[in-house]
Amino acid sequence: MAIKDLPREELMLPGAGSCPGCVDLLSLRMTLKALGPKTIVVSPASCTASIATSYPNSPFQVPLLSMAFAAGGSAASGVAAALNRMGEDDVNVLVWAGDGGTYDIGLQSLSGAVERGTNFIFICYNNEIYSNTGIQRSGATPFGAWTTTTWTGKVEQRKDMMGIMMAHRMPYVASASPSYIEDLYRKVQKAASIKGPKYLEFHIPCAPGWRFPMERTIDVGRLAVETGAWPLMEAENGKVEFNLRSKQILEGKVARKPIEEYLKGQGRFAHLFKPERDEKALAAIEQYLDDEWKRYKTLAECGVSV
Ligand SMILES: Cc1ncc(C[n+]2csc(CCOP(=O)(O)OP(=O)(O)O)c2C)c(N)n1
Ligand code: SF4
Repeated sequence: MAIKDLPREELMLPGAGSCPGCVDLLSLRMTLKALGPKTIVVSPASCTASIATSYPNSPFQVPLLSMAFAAGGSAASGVAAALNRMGEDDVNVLVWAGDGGTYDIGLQSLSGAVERGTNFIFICYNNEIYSNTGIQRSGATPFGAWTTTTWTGKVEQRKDMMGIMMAHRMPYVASASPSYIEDLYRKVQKAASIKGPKYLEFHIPCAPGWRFPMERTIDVGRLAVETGAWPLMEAENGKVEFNLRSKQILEGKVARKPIEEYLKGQGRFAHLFKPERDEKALAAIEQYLDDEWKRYKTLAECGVSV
């Protein structure tokens, strides 16, 4: 679907209390356009939940259940069970959770809901930090990144959340980026067309948390894909495919751009370059990406999650 053909109906109104230009809300707005008004949103504690609950105002034009940080998945199971009991089978149940509410404290309730076969879409908007509470590190924060709890750079690599979800053998798992909005929109529509549990993860550059000028948000997201820091992929019933630029990289049609182009534009990585280059950390980042892309190649060639 081309941007000019998107539905005109707005289910997220302007004037929400996010930072200006936040692509969390842009992605949510597009997601709700793709799903339509028959959608119930479950929102665990996060930036989005704070925006949603600024009583007496709310930008949401669909019902929203503001939920405890850990409980996105279990709340969705409850909503889906209630809808089932009422014979309502055409309502989308959407969990919209940050990476803290997905990779970390929300992982057990997400895993349980998937294992129960809940008919829902879980979307992790991954800004790679706990932004709402002041930029703490999460299991999604990349190696080397500054946060308020990793002053000299995170020393661990991020969790392989896509791998964890594919290991659940669920019907649909996909990654997307608001810098490639048509691909994101298509994947939400696809998820809505499939019964059972679906997991999507969106890469969400966060200007205040990653320390870059807000107007560069879409460019930073695009660079993440072009350098291979964020692959675009989907797995339907275990069959893995890479999309757009990520597919071209795997097929050898284009090379990954140097990762430093991505890192240098973000203040959270500034200590890797000043006062002097941290060659050891930069080499570790390169090595991690090389290993990841070898793994992606195997996944794409096998065509199944391994
Ligand atoms: C059990 C519990 N611990 C801590 C908090 C405080 N808290 C609210 S939002 C949040 C961070 C959420 O991070 P994430 O899920 O990544 O979403 P983001 O803030 O980045 O949008 C924390 C720690 C809470 N609400 N509940
Ligand atoms: S802190 Fe980041 S994720 Fe939160 S509203 Fe601002 S830009 Fe969006």
